[in-house]
Amino acid sequence: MPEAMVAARASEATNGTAQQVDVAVVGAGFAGLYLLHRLAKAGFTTVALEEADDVGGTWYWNRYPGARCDIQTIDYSYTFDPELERAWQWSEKYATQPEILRYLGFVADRYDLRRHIRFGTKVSAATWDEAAERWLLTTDNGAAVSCRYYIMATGCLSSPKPPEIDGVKDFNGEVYFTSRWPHEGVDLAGKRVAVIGTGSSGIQSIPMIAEQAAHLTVFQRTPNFALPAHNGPRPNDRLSLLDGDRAGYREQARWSMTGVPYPQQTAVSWQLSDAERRERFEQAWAAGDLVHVLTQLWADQGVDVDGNALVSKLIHEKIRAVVKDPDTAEALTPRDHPFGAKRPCLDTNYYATYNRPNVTLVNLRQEPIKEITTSGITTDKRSFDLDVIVFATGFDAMTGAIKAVHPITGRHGKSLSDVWSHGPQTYLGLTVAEFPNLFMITGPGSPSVLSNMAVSIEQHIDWVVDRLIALREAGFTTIEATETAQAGWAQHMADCATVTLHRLANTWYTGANVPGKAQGVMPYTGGVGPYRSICNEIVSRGMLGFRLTGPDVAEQCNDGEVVRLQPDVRLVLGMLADMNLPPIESLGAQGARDFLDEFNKGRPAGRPVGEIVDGTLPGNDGPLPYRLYRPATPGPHPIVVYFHGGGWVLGDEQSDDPFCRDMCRRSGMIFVSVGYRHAPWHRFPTAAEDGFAATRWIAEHVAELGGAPGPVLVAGWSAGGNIAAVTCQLARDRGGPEIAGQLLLNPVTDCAFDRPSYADNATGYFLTRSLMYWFWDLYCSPGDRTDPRVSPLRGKLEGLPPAFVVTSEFDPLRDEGIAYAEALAAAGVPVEQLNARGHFHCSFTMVDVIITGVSGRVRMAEALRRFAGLGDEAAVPIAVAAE
Ligand code: N01
Repeated sequence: MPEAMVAARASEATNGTAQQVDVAVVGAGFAGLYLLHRLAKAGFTTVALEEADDVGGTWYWNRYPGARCDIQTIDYSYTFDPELERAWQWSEKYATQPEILRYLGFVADRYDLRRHIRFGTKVSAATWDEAAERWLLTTDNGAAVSCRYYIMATGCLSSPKPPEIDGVKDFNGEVYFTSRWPHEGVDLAGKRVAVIGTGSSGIQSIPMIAEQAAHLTVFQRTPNFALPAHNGPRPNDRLSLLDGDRAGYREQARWSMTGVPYPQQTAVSWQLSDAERRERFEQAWAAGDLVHVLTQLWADQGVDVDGNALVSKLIHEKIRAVVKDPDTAEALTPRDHPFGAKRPCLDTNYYATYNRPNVTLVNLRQEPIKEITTSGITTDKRSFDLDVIVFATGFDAMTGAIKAVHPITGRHGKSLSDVWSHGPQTYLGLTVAEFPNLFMITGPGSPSVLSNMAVSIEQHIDWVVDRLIALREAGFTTIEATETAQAGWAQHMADCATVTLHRLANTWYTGANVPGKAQGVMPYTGGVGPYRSICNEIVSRGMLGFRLTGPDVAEQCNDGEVVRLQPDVRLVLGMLADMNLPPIESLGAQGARDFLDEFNKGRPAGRPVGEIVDGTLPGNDGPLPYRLYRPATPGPHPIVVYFHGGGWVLGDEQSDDPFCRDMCRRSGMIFVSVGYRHAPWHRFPTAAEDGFAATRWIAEHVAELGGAPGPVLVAGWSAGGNIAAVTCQLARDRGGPEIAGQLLLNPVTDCAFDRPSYADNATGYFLTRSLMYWFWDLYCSPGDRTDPRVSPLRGKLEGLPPAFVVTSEFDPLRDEGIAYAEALAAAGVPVEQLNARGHFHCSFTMVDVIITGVSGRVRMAEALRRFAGLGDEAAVPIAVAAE
């Protein structure tokens, strides 16, 4: 009975002497084989325990018709040995399951790995022996294993999910699982066959089964995106890149986001015309490469619902173009999840298969399966007589195979299944606190299934085995993640997941496919290259987050969280560091202005707004330029007077262009960015007085500017936040204008430099302490600095307009912003505060690159709308082009 294949087998107690090794490995697939090779080379005694009777892992079990890899085979290969790469030539762009299995057998033989493997042996339980500092693994076949280190190389998709449909046992015909396909093959000729499930396994097998069966009925619950593989010989373009510089090609893959060497796409969807987008899409479609389509169209396709909807729409068109029956085409069109949020598939003739007369699609959303009967499948509406049912219903992914060894008992008798009852908790997806000396290869919390597995497996194994060697050399015998590090990793995982769209789909990535399973995005979504750099950083910071002990050495525990920045902030700061820019303050004031102008030219334009008008307004000593951003929605709109950042020295009315556009769109308000005069040419109090004069003029000319009648609002970032805050005080003291609210983003509020944030964030977060000193020196003499027109914290705060104050954790200005918000509140001013965790001074104005800034800007826009009496819901739902 097929269920036997998916149910855990009873384990037999093992008597006798345990086999003693340094390292026990579970699994002999891609990961297990490379582990054995590295461990043996490093001089560790080792054994691998493998349930199957041969090597291959997932490629041993998944023998269904049409099974192939869907990452190009030249990328889906080991890269650790250039000799191996020369010795093995793939025959196709996407190799078949038998060829991949032969490759893994070839690797096992070439490196003489079979001698380390006990086949037909399932690990039934694992227990940490506190006194001996060793793991004891019991098995269902032969001696138990006692080991210092225990490594799970069990794969992410190896524990099949039960069918969850009543009546399977009653069916009189044949039942197969794609994930446990008989080795001898199945003759489907002339038979009435059902396939349940349209994930990758279903989509690969359905066209092949349709060719053999008398009739095929496909039972689809959720349509999936499938792209044509265009399989054939290995493509020359990729091959010549590889052959031209093999080492460079492999290295690029290791540092890429997906483990396949494609560059980071920088153009965002709204910078491209419809024709340009279509051209990119058609090229990608013709390339027949999943990673290409997932990463190379436009930069926002995987992180922004609008950028993503454009891709979905183009794929929908393709489905309609192939599938002749419109109802069937519609049923096959995925509409419930963003493209890529659920694992898309690579197909050969999948959609065209539904044009065959012997194929029927049953849409289970319209007629759910009631039961499986002796003769077939019954839905809410009809019955299907069948000879064969094929379940392509997927896996208990990521955690299933690990928890299948049960119990895994760590310190204090705790079982891993209990510890993970609310979802997997890991450090790096590699280790678990309180489970010393246990490692998982591509475990939950690592890039794993969101990456080219071959690259991720090699990275994990190299990291683990290098650590084991280092531990041995230093005399340590245990290694264990700390709770702090593990909690920090969970936070970082959650931060990464908010950037991508994976959270918007019910998939096996989130555990949603298994009834009752705890849900959450399980793979690390931050990318292969960033993950690698984090692993390396942990080593360079003295095994941060690990406790190491040994009999003859002092315990070492360098506790902490490896990533406290938001993931995109970390990437941006890393890129800025790599650029090795000179300190801005070393360039001189004019040099710094010129530098910033050049820098801004390289940034993509912000999103379109209804209208942009450049003009001038009369200031105190002559005209001041301004730039007005008008929403595309029908007006009139309230006006926000905006002051740009730049330490009173840098920038102009256009330099915060992406931020102004974004806020204009989100708030549904006019933004007027004012070009106040700059230091050192115009020192204190020019900027403050210009800001006030501009606000008064704008308030007096609201109608002329097309604004809604009523008071204006003010907003500003950094020194601009300072000017906005000062303007509110001056307006109160000088008889107007009336200001409805103030948005202060990372504002300068005080001349004191002794708050902790100045020391904590003195260097490394772009706005440095020395840069702030320089700004202050250029703008304001020490004797003037306590004047409320530059240190508004020292002014009278009663009677000011309501405020929304944003501060960022990694910003020297953080504490003075918090102090200002607290002082406003104490003075009776309605004030809301956003202390942005993991952000730096530029997080919210780098609209195009810091995606995690979106939620903060949403809150800023809501606050502005509340101040203006517009209600706090987002103003403009960003339009998705209708089909
Ligand atoms: O499994 P899946 P898979 N009643 O979970 C449906 C990798 N892989 O084996 O979406 C009715 O994706 C389920 O419906 P829904 C690859 O990473 C790679 O196909 O839950 N239907 C879904 O349609 C892939 O993503 C290759 O509503 C039920 C399907 O069954 C992963 O493995 C090849 C059901 C399961 O799809 C898993 O793929 C194959 C029920 N009770 C796999 N339960 C390569 O090409 C489930 N379904 C390398």
